Amino acid sequence: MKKKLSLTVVKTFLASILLIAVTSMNLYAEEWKYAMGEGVNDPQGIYATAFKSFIEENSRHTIKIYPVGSLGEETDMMEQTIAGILQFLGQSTGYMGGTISEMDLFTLPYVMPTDTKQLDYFFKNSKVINEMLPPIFLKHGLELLSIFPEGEMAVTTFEPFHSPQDLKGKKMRVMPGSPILVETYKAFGASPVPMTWGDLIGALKTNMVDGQENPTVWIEAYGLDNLTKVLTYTGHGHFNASASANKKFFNELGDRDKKLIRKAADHAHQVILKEAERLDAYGIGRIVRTNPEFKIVTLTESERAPFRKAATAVQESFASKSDSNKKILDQMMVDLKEAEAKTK
Ligand code: 6CS
Repeated sequence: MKKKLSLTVVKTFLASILLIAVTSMNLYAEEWKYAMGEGVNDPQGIYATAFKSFIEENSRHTIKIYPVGSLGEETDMMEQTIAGILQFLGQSTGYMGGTISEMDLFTLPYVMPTDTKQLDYFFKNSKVINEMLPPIFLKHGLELLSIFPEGEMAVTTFEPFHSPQDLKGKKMRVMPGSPILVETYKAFGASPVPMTWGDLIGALKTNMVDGQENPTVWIEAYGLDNLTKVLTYTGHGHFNASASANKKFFNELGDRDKKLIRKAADHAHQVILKEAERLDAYGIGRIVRTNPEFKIVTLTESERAPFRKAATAVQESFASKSDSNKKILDQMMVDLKEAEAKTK
């Protein structure tokens, strides 16, 4: 009996030594699942591919990327990541405000600048992203890795509009996870229709909706300029996306892998910040070259004034939802002022 016991002890001891050796020498390899709300050639895909390359070049781990649609709709992916079915999530901020209320900060009208230098400075240095949002994500079971811009929001419709009056009664599709987007288009005079991306193309083809908003990189990539007639720049917003990890998965990693993931996120963040501006310009440029019939309108400052005025009620509504929302909006304003001052 004694002999048997010592043999078990020796075996257990050797197994634990081997485990420590393997994990510390980073020999163990895992496949991590990364789902996102876009395709591999879209901004979220560029980020995910840069993240994947960094991980696979600097460890034996592999990343399996699931583009939008491969695991269901973008709305399902956050749940799957929080549940630990997925390890990483690339998600448009317009799908997050219903779950993480503070994330509707990024869909607020007339808050984010359209100036790309200010945006670049903000996304690299803001206290909102680097200090305030990480603990909020942790409360929802997510480890925040990055938030990055994809381009200025442009509104495409079948008829031109120059005022909230022109939008009266127009059914405008908005991303389905954002109470603020619903409030925004109500304030703009329209009738908002929350709808997933998967349903939008059919809705435009059957006139179930009268218009939608997206950055031009997306409008061009998915031919939305062939499904509507006019693109209008209102200056009211920016399309942003986030990258996060399942909190439990991340916490249970060794320090080496935690550092690896943070470095991979920083690398991907730099890549997409550089690419986003180019992609946005490419999108509108290609639309103009390939679709000369498509009308491009930029609202004047006086035409924007009633939309800006209507937006203040939406900003106040966001801040009134919780102390945390108010604090983060106040800090956002400070961060954006700093971004403006530092990029003059
Ligand atoms: O409009 C949407 O729902 C989609 N737009 C973009 C730019 N990314 C993914 C999102 O599902």
